Amino acid sequence: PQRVAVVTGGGSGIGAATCGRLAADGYTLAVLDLDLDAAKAAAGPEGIGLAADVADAESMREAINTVVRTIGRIDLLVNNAGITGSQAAGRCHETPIEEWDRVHAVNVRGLFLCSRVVLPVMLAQGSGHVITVASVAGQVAFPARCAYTASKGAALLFAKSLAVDYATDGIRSNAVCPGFVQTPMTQWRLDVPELRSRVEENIPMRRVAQPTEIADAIGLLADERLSYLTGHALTVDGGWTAL
Ligand code: NAD
Ligand code: KPC
Repeated sequence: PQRVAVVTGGGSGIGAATCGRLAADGYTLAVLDLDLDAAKAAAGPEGIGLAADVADAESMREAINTVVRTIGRIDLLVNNAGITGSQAAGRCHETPIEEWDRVHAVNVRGLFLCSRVVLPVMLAQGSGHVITVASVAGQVAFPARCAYTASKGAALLFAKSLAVDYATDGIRSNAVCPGFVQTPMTQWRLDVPELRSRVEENIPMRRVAQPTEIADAIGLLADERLSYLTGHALTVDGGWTAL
């Protein structure tokens, strides 16, 4: 049967590149993003693009109902939507409470809300895979990004929690931990030469990743031949955390 992938935040950056890779691998795409036009573009003519907010329970319920009604199954959920917060969401005492709350609403609550409506579909099928886009910032702290770093630590353990809880249901759960990737999220930092240098000097490869390099790791994890791989965190960081 046709395999179906739901990609949250698929309208830009790593999510959009992941849609490209999964489409090339033969998946039908359902793309959920705040930006409807971007979601539709990433989904392509065979897929569906929907406007949805992962932090909103009703929005997630409606979106996944629409996917099941129109495409009928979900083989892969890529929990990719995420935000860093504004530059004010920096060190702890400088982080506005509302920035902390929004970063956690999208990066942590969003994983929960989306997964909790997709997992019943996978349970009914007796198969499925949830891939969560965490970050190396879930393994080591990114300076002056305390809300983001804490949220990615939570994302990593959320992925492991699903792996443990659904292991006997034919459902795998894995995480990808990208290092620094050139996307609209990070472009502002890469455009400032001193800030770009500070990033690159901590990466043994001395360069940031392109979104396709993360998408290819997600495509690799999704391969059904890796049937015994669950609860794994695949770090794709140019050597950052090996140093
Ligand atoms: P991006 O800003 O380019 O794309 C994020 C997409 O998510 C956008 O299309 C946006 O509209 C969508 N989105 C944001 N909030 C949403 C919400 N509430 N509901 C639905 N969609 C929403 O970012 P990116 O760099 O591609 O990041 C994608 C993921 O990768 C994030 O989880 C991010 O934390 C993670 N990541 C990024 C990097 C990096 O260096 N860029 C590194 C490690 C991990
Ligand atoms: C490594 C990672 O997940 C991104 S951390 C910095 C993001 S931003 O401050 O928007 O450049």
